[in-house]
Amino acid sequence: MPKMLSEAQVEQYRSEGFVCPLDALSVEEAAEFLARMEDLENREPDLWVRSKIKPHLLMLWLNDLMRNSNILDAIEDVLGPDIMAWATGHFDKKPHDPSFVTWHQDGTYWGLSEPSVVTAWVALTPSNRENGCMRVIPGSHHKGQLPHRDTDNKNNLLSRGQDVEVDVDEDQAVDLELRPGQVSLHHTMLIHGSKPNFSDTRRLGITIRYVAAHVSQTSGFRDSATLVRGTDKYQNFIAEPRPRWDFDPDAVEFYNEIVAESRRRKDAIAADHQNRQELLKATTKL
Ligand SMILES: O=C(O)CCC(=O)C(=O)O
Repeated sequence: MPKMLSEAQVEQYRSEGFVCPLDALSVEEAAEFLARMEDLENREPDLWVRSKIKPHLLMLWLNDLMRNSNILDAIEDVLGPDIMAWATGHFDKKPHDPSFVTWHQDGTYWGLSEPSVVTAWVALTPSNRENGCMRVIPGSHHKGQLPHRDTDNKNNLLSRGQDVEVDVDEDQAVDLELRPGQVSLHHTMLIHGSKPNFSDTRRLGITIRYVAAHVSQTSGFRDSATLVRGTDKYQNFIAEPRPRWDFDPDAVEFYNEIVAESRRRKDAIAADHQNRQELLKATTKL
């Protein structure tokens, strides 16, 4: 029996690559996480510049959020009992923000051994069609890894502006609308993106990337993760310290090493990916 999802939602995740919406946090709990985040933003103006890749190593509120038992119950329903939190991030669009996200598959530059990788997208504000909610192409995860190209637009929220290099039929896109505290899950190979914020309200989503404990990093670079449920009998990742407080110096030291390694890894994987583009383009069509 699934713990959080219905049998139909487990089946939807398998067949369509996403589930939405899930009532993981109450509106009040979401507001509390948002307040903790905003308090830190007010004290640290460069907060998100300083903590781009694994901010849960630096911010206590985010480390707490990724251990939320309802979210983990939903993740367990699709990944099984042994779960590592591998990465976190924030996708923020202020009112009338032109920021957008190109159509992409998450796993493209991650170097992970297999697609037992799920993102929980946690809404800390309303996320809807008007303010640029996430959009997905149902079933596109069955296509496997598709070719991507890097693009250069300062309003693209993705670090490389990666854009899937196949025609995406926008008529198939599903809007993942959420109220604060609700969560969507999406598969690492699902094509997704989002439009700008055309509204007067902020749209803020926190991404938590979970992997099954048997997944490993294949790029040859060192990688880390936090065991958040079950046991880690594989030890494929360096165990991450839990910060005792925001910007705990021990966690910062660990963070700096892992982030440097992660940048080298992404660059190496991107270079390798470019080399394989023509071959992939010739053999795939959406
Ligand atoms: O929040 C968005 O608009 C996009 C999120 C995204 O691309 C992701 O979770 O990988």
